[in-house]
Amino acid sequence: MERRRCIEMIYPELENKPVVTIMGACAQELYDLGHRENFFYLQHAMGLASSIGLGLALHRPAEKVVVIDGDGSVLMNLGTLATLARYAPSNLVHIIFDNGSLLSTGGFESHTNTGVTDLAAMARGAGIAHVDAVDDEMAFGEAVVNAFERDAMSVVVARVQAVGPDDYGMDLHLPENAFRFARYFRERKEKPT
Ligand SMILES: Cc1ncc(C[n+]2csc(CCOP(=O)(O)OP(=O)(O)O)c2C)c(N)n1
Repeated sequence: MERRRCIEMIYPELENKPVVTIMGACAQELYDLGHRENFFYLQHAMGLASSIGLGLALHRPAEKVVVIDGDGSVLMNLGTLATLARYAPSNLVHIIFDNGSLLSTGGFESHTNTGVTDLAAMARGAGIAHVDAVDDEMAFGEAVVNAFERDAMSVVVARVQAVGPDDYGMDLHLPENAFRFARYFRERKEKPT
């Protein structure tokens, strides 16, 4: 299964949801489908997409917040799973694309490729109630649709191949993206849809 295909599959569902992604390949794949003002690509701060998503979700309970993460990023901030489990906002969906690799910086193997580290098991062990581990597109689509509909925090760990975009380049740098994303958020509060 390819992450690009998975993101493409859920892209229509992301139209009205604040989305926070990690940097690199994942951000590029979403951006390449067409940027929307509700997408925030967290550059540099590896591991913190879920922390930002948690803050947004707690702050705005009426929004379904989606975090699109990577295995390397989650491994860099493992405490996030315990924090998510503790506060568990019902409006947060955390999708972790596990490609067993630090793909965006050269494709070094991550711990999940050793057959030892199991992120879904770690999420469950942290106390997160709804965790799905999927490795085909059908199961991925089903898990994400269920997560979007569920009135409880959900984590989906999707095993994907370690392949990324052919080219990198986004005409949207962090400060501009951050200002526009904040504006989107503010305007939604003033005029909820
Ligand atoms: C604290 C920190 N260390 C290292 C980096 C460099 N870096 C950027 S993306 C990345 C790999 C991310 O891996 P993963 O989350 O698995 O996503 P993938 O690139 O595989 O899609 C690394 C090491 C960074 N941005 N911040």
